[in-house]
Amino acid sequence: MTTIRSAEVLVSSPSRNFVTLRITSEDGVVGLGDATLNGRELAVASYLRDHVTPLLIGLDAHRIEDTWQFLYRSAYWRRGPVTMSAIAAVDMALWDIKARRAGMPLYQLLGGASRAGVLVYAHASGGDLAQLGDSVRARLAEGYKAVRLQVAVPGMGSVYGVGATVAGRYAYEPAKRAGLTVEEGWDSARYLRHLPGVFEWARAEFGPDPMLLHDAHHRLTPIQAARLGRDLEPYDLFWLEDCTPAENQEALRLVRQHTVTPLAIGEVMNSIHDFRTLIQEQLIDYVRASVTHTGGITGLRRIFDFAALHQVKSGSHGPTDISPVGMAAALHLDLAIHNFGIQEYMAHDALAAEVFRTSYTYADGMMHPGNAPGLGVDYDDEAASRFPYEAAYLPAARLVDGTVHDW
Ligand code: EZ4
Ligand code: CO
Repeated sequence: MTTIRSAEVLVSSPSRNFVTLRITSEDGVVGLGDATLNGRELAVASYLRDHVTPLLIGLDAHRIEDTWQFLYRSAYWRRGPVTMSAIAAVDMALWDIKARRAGMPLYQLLGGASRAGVLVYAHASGGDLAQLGDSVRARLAEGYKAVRLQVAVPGMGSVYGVGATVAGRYAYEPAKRAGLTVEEGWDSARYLRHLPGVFEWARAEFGPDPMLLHDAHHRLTPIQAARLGRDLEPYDLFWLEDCTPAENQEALRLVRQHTVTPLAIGEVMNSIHDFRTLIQEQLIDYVRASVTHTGGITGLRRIFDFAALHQVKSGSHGPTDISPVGMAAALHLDLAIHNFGIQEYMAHDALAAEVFRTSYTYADGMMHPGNAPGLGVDYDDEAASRFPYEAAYLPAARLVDGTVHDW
């Protein structure tokens, strides 16, 4: 038995806000966990600081499954993004400690490597096709084999996923800092008319080889999603993401009846129960969940193993609002599981690298978690102290007549 001596909640904002949990065992081994919930960061920090960390002191740091079940079942209030992000941080930190004590990179404790490296996709966006073209070319030049394309829609203002200043680089994230929610317009009819031509152009421009993805960001009704999936079929997408809100999992039956475009769903979900119908009925092809919001390595692995029974693959969420700690955890899992699909990768900027020292690597469209013991991430307190928390909100969307729409 190795008891937990301390558990500290660290909030820092090197270009965007991150919540990190640091657990230290009685013999001084340190583990890190990511608890970042974009736009609602302090809710998780409080949940951890005020309700979870007091319970951890004195527990056996090696009892990961038992601690997961204790935090999940004994809170009485199950599921939800705040709770599951907090449990995720504890889970990651305990796996980190166990692997550091074993002197092994975490993926070895998860069964070892199932592949040489982790296929990742990058983001490209543009205010028009010329800008989008520059953005895609930059990603391909960096070696990416898979790229997500987002583009402005003529007649609409700013749109999800399109960089505010597009200099080849996707500059949309982070959410606007030090301000309240920014509202954007949305018009599904214009979007549905515009998008197929964008992918027709992309295939003509870049040929059949690059894997192309698109994120509809929950904006469509099921029948609209069905039409979009069908209209995109000639352009052979790797996946169409979040084509319709999926709280109503049965809605995907309708989409599935009409299109063979592969579907990916799940970045706003936090529990295996959110995926039950989607996976059991094979209504999706990729589980889009993040390790940070689904109860950590223990929670997400359970979802991926369930998905494997139904030939559904992983497609872990990896935007910059997942911290380098969460990214590392995802990479270890990606390398170890059999039903890996693809991993999203939005490189963090240089300020984040001052706070989080990582050992994962990127080359030729692939990543590897590295072979440092544990997750392979260290946290620099001195650097973090230079980047205090700054409130930031995600945008909101309204239809042309002012009705609030899904963001
Ligand atoms: O909007 O992570 O596919 N990626 C996405 C992200 C999400 C943000 C929300 O926190 O949709 O950019
Ligand atoms: Co998305």
